[in-house]
Amino acid sequence: MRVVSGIQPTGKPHLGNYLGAIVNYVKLQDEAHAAGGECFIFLADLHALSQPHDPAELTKNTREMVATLVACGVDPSKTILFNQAQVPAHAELQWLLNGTARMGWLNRMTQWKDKAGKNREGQSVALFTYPVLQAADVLLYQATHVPVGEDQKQHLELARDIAQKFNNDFCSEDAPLFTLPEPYIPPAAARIMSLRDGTAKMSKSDPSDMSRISLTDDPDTVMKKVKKAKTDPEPLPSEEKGLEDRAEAKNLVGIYAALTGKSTADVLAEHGGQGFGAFKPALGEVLVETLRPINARFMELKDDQEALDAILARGAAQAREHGLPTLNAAYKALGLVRG
Ligand code: AQP
Repeated sequence: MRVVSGIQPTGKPHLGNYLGAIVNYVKLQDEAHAAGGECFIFLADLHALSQPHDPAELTKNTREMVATLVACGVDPSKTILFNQAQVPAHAELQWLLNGTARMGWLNRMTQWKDKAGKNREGQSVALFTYPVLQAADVLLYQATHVPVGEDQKQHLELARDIAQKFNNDFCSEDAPLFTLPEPYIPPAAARIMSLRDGTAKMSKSDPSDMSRISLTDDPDTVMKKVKKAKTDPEPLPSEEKGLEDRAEAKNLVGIYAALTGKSTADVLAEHGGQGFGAFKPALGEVLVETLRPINARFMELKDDQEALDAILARGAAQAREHGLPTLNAAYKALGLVRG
């Protein structure tokens, strides 16, 4: 069992990152550890170059992201936790895979279409080739399980296509180089939506801070954001089909269900008929209690730069060692003589 996933240090991680991905980092880390496998979680700082960025902010966000992940339960004694920039094999393998990936495949990526919008010509090349780096990230470690939110499913399918084509083109049938990675997507809460717009995903880069719950928000801020979340005037329905065409209500009920481990049907059985004036404070309470221990641990860790850098340095050394055999094999398969 090889678990591999990454998160961009492009801002404060939010509830979508937590429910869509981080909760499963911790779950799979423990399963892999118990089964004698490995778990690799990396900060995708190379991916962060795909958008305009401030170098000093990137360094600061990288340390804060390590502190947040550890506060959420990612355990550096069970997980190889590192940042991409310290493991050059990611960028090297991406270049090797650029020869296999097809322009048409990348052109179909919905994240590229969404983020580029009408201004494709003005985007960085990195935004376009982002999914090839992502393929390199997971193929380098022969990932079997990749915990991600639903928005990354298409990129994982692309990684499988790249791996398959490389194996077909450059390896013998009985000795394929790359393992085809499987996405591990939570059955519920795979896509948490913005608190200001139930049709847009909750995102670090949304200009409105009110659109997301950051994992480091204090209790008052969490309550304020939940109470100001956009909703409709109707009370909650008692059955799931009553949430159809009510994107904001569906999102809040989904968050409540994911945090309490209940099904949507159970949440509606309990809260159906209630207006948002009553449901929002109940949701706020659940959120505050979930975030309380994460916040406390984050505050203890965040200023210890030396300890955070040491976690990354140790993880990077382990990652370099684990990735090397696959990188060397990829060079060899392509007929490249490597020094
Ligand atoms: N709203 C979401 N719901 C569920 N899962 C989500 N993820 C992100 N947003 C949601 C999952 O979190 C992991 C890390 O994501 P990322 O930071 O690497 O990139 P992203 O998907 O681009 O996240 P953001 O917040 O939208 O960042 P920006 O704004 O910087 O682009 C991934 O597994 C992702 O699926």
